[in-house]
Amino acid sequence: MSRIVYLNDRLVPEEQARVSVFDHGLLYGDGVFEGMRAYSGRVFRMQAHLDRLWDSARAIALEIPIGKEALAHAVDETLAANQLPDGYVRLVITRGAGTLGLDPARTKNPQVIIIADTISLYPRELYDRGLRIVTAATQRSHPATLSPRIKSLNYLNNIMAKLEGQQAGCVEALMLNHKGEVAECTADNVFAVRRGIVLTPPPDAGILEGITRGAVMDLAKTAGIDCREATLTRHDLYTADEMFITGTAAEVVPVVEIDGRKIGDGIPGPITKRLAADFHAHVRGG
Ligand code: PXG
Repeated sequence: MSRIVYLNDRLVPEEQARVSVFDHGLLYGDGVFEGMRAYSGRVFRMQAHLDRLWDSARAIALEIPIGKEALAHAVDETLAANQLPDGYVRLVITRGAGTLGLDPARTKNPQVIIIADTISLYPRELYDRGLRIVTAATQRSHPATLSPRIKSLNYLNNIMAKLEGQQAGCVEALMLNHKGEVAECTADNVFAVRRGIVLTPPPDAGILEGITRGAVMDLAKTAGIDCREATLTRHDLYTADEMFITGTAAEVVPVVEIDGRKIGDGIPGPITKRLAADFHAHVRGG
């Protein structure tokens, strides 16, 4: 089905949504993005996504050529034009077309792209049965190289890990940081549950601070479940009672096996199920 895409200041049919081959977003991965979801016509935590987009842009010294309010309005318009009350929105800001050579100063016209579509990451049964994952040998990029806190157009670090997961017959892979600690999955944050306490790595573990992660931490608090940031090792996951991952596209997904070790009883645990249910109620209920 042909989509209507927002490109710069207007909505156009996808066939007309064209970006230059000289755009540094394409040539060098020079740009930033966000992935968000709409439920019943409303984008979940849009402000948090926009704030993170602006932080990512600031970190790479890219000025977004539209205001936050105008962009929020354009997102709503794009969803409406595609008649997608429940959908996925990809916001992309590229550095713009330039000359060959890295120099961002020789680019102009950063491109503002909004795509509204549907997304489904994993088959439905994996949400009921839980994922099997492996640890990738590819580590999450060192914060002193490209900070994982920047949602940049250069996702090769994560894609390398995703390939390793697929080579092992899994749909996801765990990434460790440069210290060998648990960081995150390729596009999802990681949680472990041990003795009733929910644990997730802190931002300085070299992760993208997920919006879904934040929502799940809030929901745990509301439910009276102890939830903390903690440095985790693979050992902590191997010996956890439950594990799950969170992300805009994935939502909340149980993990039941890692590196050939069953987690807990090898089935989605009660706290995972509770938080997944609370998350679904939360996003659909407002
Ligand atoms: N870590 C990484 C590296 C991510 O890219 C998350 C964690 C989860 O963050 P949120 O804010 O979504 O809870 C992400 C999110 C896509 C796509 O189209 C990628 C993400 C989200 C939505 C869509 O590939 N990554």
